[in-house]
Amino acid sequence: MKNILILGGDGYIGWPTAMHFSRKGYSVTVVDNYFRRNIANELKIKMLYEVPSLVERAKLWFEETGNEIKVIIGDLTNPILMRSLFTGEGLIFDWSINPLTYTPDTVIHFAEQPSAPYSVMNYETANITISNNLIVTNNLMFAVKDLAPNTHIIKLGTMGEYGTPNIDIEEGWINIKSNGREDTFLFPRQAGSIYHTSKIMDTDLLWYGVRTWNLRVTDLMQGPVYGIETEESLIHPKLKTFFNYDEVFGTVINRFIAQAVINYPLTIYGSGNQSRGYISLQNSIECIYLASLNIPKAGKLDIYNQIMETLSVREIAEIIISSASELGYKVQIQNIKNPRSELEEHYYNPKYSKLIELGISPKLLNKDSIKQMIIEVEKHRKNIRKSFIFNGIKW
Ligand code: USQ
Repeated sequence: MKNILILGGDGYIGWPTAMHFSRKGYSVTVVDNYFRRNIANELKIKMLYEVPSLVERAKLWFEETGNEIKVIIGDLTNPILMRSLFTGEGLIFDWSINPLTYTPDTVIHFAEQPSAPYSVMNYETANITISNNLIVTNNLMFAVKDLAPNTHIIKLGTMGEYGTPNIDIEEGWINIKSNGREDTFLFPRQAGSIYHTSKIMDTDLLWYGVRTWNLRVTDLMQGPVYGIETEESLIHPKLKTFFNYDEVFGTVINRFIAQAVINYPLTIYGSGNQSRGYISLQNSIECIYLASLNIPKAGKLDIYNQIMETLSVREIAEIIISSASELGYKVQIQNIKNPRSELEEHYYNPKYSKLIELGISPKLLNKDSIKQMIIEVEKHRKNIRKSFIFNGIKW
């Protein structure tokens, strides 16, 4: 039985990933300090529905499936905690049945401040983003180098590291010829927020560790994720992951679904011609699982562009409006002056064939998947607060 350690296991993707590996028979340990719940509380943001604590969810998962997900609540910016995950020394579980007596085979690193709007609210939120994201990544890199050099690190990166360049976006690496010589480099990065910049810095840190100490790292450049249910969450309603529709944590498709359900005109920023690569939550956890099966050679940084399709904001709004109309909604659009500093008219052609070649079956955004989400979100309509939708966090 392989051992999987999930850093940031309470999050939107972290918890569904933990259940996915656990159902497949892996020994799973999750670590989280409730960072995201705490900043949501500070900002007085509520999710679409209450989500039980990580310990409560792990207990429920055990009752429903007989599989154990061990839980540690702790702050991974503390290097002592990070290192104890690899040695077992002084490690205290918040919930477990069997003691931890192993070195993780794979570490999946989600333990980061994930919101671009939060990262640019002011210098303090920018500092929190940079220090949390980089220190956790650095603590992980040194723990693996010193204590478990063969452990495979899978880090969630973001397509936003590349920005919107006027050339095709390669999968991580680009060959450059200059003055008659050539070499392969990380694809040029030009992020659109402090959060996205922190992800570039993470990639650079780990690339340094790979080429200096022969670590094995996979960096998953993921686009905005949408969805609520995964195969495992269908086992019990309280196993569902967070769903945010607010301006700080909600990604655009999830936000538009919640807006449609309360007849709030869809908040298209600017022209709506901004394109991004999108992926469903179900596909996201399947990609992470596939990445864990494809371990890079020592000294190799594998990069996959983790998206299943590219769409403009306007295309997303149109398909949501027509899907919602089949369920009796008359949804409008409102064009809002773009609060973000981003190109609205741009070339966008990222490559994303590697995960599909490894065997992922893409689930695209279509009327059926949208209607399923609407039906799920409708159950919680009374919890949706208009005041969370748009307050104009600007950068
Ligand atoms: N947008 C709107 N209206 C809205 C919200 C967003 O038009 O009400 C637009 C944005 O301007 C942007 C696009 O939708 O052009 C995507 O925005 P988003 O808020 O869904 O995504 P973003 O802020 O880029 O961040 C999200 C996740 C982040 C992840 C990233 C992947 O929060 O953790 O890294 O998606 S990516 O965008 O590819 O960098």
